Amino acid sequence: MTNPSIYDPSEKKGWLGRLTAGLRKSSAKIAGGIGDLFTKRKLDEAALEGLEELLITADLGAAVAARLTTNLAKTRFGKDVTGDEVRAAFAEDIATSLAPVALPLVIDPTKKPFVILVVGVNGSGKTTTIGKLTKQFCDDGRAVTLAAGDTFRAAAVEQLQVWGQRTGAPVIFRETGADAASLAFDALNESAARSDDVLLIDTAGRLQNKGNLMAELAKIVRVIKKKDETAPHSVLLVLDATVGQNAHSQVEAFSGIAGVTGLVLTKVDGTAKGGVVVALAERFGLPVHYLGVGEGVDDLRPFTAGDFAKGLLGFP
Ligand SMILES: Nc1nc2c(ncn2[C@@H]2O[C@H](COP(=O)(O)OP(=O)(O)OP(=O)(O)O)[C@@H](O)[C@H]2O)c(=O)[nH]1
Ligand SMILES: [Mg+2]
Repeated sequence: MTNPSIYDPSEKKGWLGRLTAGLRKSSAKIAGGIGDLFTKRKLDEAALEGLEELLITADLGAAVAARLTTNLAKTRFGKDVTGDEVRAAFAEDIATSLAPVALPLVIDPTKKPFVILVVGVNGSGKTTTIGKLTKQFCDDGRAVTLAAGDTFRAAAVEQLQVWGQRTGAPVIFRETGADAASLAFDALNESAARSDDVLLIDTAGRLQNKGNLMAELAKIVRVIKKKDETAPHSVLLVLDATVGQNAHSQVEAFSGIAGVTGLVLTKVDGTAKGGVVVALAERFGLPVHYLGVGEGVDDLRPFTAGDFAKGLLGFP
């Protein structure tokens, strides 16, 4: 059995192509902006200000923008620089800063099952991400069960069942309106009785400022712990990259309630706000496990710092 997060190097070219394509909107903004600022000019105060502003508008956040430009100025201030040099310097700096958070989701084989709770706001891509992960885990020969913890909508159960049919993973569900926490508890019991490798628990989308729904999420975690106090072993917060800066308050709220252990950024392909990954990584230091770069089953890939940084700065 291989680690699902380590991809086959022969696939790398295809994957890199997809990542680069997925980041095209973000890199067009950043790399294009740098190109407009610099054909070849001296790196003076005005140029640095222009760069800093560009990075902020590309959702890297004020702190990252300040650090990148300060670091650039350390070696290049007063010198002639080209846009390509600036991009290369930023890509290297970002790759270094992202390296500590670019961590694979490791399934602990001693946990039967390894419980992954998937949380996030409405429509962020939770169920789709579960489907993509299920496919990867099943391809790796793992026994996977899915729990349809979104008990509010019949369509949510059906969506998960489609993934179950595609992958052969059993789906545990209840009637609409059933208690999500007791569904999660029952699912864990069933999955443990089968000695599954992985139990993926889907949850209803909830806005981070809706107190009652967030309390329900806390209850799901509490109830799971009654069965296995080490569970959930992973709490994945799925963030839609297109929301940009709003992702910060989502990380804060979900971390406080459910003890988020790692992030998945989806819809990176549909936004120029991919730079928010850098801002989140530096601010929260949470592992970034995966990026979603499309709706297809293969469009979820491990997050690697160097590839992401290069893609963001528009390097092929
Ligand atoms: N382009 C793109 N679309 C994505 C990606 N991930 C998910 N989507 C799409 O986003 C939409 C919402 O995805 P879901 O998986 O249903 O989101 P959810 O978080 O489960 O939604 P709720 O259960 O309603 O909270 C769907 O149309 C997905 O196909 C991605 O990485 N890229
Ligand atoms: Mg869903």
